[in-house]
Formats: sequence, C-alpha cells, structure tokens
Amino acid sequence: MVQWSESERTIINGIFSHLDYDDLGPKAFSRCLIVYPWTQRYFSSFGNLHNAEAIMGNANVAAHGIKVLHGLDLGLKHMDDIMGAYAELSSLHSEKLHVDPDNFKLLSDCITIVVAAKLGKAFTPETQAAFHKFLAVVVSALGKQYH
Ligand code: ZNH
Repeated sequence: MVQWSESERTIINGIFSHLDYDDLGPKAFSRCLIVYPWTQRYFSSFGNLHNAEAIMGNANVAAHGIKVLHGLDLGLKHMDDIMGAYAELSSLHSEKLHVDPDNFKLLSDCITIVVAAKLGKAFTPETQAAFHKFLAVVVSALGKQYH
C-alpha cells in the first residue's frame, strides 16, 4: 500500500484547493493532444483536431479536459485506497475505450506542466515530488485492470 506523510497530504490537498479545473483541464488535455499527436486517435468524434489552434479552440477537447481533471478528485478523496477508487475507471479505459495505458503517463506529465506554470515559484521541488507521487499512483491505478 502507498504511504503518505502528513506533509505530502498537506501539499497535495493544498495544490488541489487552488486549482481551477475549468482553466487547467482544457490546457492540459489540449497539450497532450498536440505534444503526443497519436493520442488524438481516441477522439475522432471530437471534430477538428487538425492543428494546435484547432485543438485549443475545440469545445469538446475543453469539456473532456475538465472531465478528466475531475477524475483526479477520486484519488484525492481516497488517498489511502487509490487502487480501489480507480478500479472501475481502469476497466472502462481498458475494456471499453481500449486506451493504451502508456498514455496516462503522457497526460499526467502535461498536467504537471500546466500546474507548474500556474504555481510558478510555489512549485518547489518538494511540491513537485508530492504531486508527481500522487499522479504516478493514479496512473498506476488506471493501468491496473489491463490484462
Ligand atoms: Zn480518460 C473518459 C478520467 C486519461 C481517453 N476518462 C474518461 C472519463 C473519466 C476519465 C472520468 C469519463 C468516464 C465516464 O464518462 O464514465 N482519463 C481519466 C483520467 C485520466 C485519463 C483521470 C488520467 C489522468 N483518458 C486518458 C487518456 C486518454 C483517455 C490519456 C487517451 C489518450 N477517457 C478517454 C476516452 C474517454 C475517456 C476516449 C471517453 C470519451 C467520450 O466521452 O467518449
């Protein structure tokens, strides 16, 4: 089981209490589609993804980015059972959506970058360490139901 120190819990809760999902969700998800273009293959129903400008202006991309960030709330609410909390979403991504689990890490890196840009100096190495650990556990939990 993953162990969290009090300071990690404080840092992680502190970060999330300041995050504006409506702003960061679209930024993180559009970055993922632009930087790692093969991730676009799952979103053929989203309309125009032809270039960075189209992706950043795409309302479906924005809405999905917000939805995915809200997906992190699950982990935040169940920090002591992140694997259990994501079992259902993991099955969905594996069995129904057929998303390659390597992509979870790519999106989590994009989330880290937009959070770092937002927090600026407050994103200290210690903050990054705690945030990275949280996202790494979520990524691992999302990959858990793949066989
Ligand atoms: Zn995902 C969906 C979360 C990543 C793809 N997602 C989804 C949802 C959620 C999530 C919550 C919704 C579900 C329902 O509805 O029930 N994701 C998530 C998270 C993450 C993710 C948390 C990490 C962090 N995804 C991802 C990636 C991808 C994806 C990376 C690829 C690339 N998802 C997806 C899809 C879907 C989802 C495809 C479906 C969409 C629609 O709407 O159709």
